[in-house]
Amino acid sequence: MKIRSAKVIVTCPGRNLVTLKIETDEGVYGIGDATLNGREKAVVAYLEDHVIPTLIGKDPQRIEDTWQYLYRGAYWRRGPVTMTAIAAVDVALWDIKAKMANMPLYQLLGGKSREKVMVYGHATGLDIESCLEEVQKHVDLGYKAVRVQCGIPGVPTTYGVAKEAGKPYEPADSALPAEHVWSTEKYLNHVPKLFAAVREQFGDDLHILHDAHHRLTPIQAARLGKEVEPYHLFWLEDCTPAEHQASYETIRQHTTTPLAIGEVFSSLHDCQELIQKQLIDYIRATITHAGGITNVRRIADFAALYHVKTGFHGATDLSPVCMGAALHFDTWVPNFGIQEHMPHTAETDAVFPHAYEFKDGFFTPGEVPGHGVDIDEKLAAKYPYKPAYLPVNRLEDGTLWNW
Ligand code: CS2
Ligand code: MG
Repeated sequence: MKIRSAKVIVTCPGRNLVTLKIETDEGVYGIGDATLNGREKAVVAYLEDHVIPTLIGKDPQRIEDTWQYLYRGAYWRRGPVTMTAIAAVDVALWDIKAKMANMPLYQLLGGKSREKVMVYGHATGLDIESCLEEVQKHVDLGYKAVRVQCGIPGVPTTYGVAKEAGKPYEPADSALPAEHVWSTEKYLNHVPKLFAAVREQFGDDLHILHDAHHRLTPIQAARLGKEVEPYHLFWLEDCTPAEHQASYETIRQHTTTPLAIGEVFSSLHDCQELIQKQLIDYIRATITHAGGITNVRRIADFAALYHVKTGFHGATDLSPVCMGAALHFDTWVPNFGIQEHMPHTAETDAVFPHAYEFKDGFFTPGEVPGHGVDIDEKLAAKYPYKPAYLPVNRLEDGTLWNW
């Protein structure tokens, strides 16, 4: 069996999404997500100019060897562009292998560890009241876990808050990065009130998650974690950047609030110390940005040794192909924690027909062979690429800050 051809499909049904399609000489094809928010074209070029030519004629069944070829052979290892490109190839090959085996992908990984996958939704509001209304909507839909983000009085635009109720808060619709203004002080003085209000209205059983999006220093994160302990969050996410992984020791020694990080990680080396020293509780490195199923399986197995669970990133800037592959992985992985779920637009779901299903706060991956997601290339062609960037963030004094 050989790889006969491969191509990159860029489509923008509400936001830019990049898909790699690999076709074999036996007529079976597989697809992988290659979307990197705001850097989509970099991954397209990496795949088209530097990866696809090396794949033609290769045996698509040799998933591990291909992964090693693209990782070690690239010389320039790691990083989001490289690992997203490798991930797209890897997921497409796993899709092919599962189709050849006539099995849903989770069977190939080792079978079910659970009947269904708990997900968390996003409730956002310009103020606490409107955020509580969104929480209610998610509870009514059956979600057992909800991420809550709200506007901060005195801060003009706050990360992760939709401009319109119920709408996704991304993509940014600016052809160049918008500049946001941020005040950590105002945020730290306000956000504990949000969790108090959620607990007051919804009681203790609802899982509450929150994303600080790298905006705190370690000691500020320690303060926040300590202050919100009475509201027992499911997790506080990305509370500080982790290039210096030991930063999390400062946070860990002050608070029992569970910590999650990793959506920007592309390799085990980005989180080895965080996991080994048990400085975090959930690793969020996801299949599309951390080198695919082959690599994320290594990260998950390593994390399991240290009581760290998975909590895959699943925002709308990851395509349904990523969601499909993630749900099969989530169905198998023994140290599963939770899966993020931001519903894609109806246009996106039409471009990417899929077998996964939502019911009462949980997903099932579907039983069709492969990861269960396809791409309608004709429909995809109707949505041309549209430049869009993540914003950049400045403190009130103009200092360029973490976003
Ligand atoms: C967020 C993301 O979902 C999350 O946890 O951090 O929406 C993030 O802002 C985007 O995925 C960045 O591309
Ligand atoms: Mg996040």
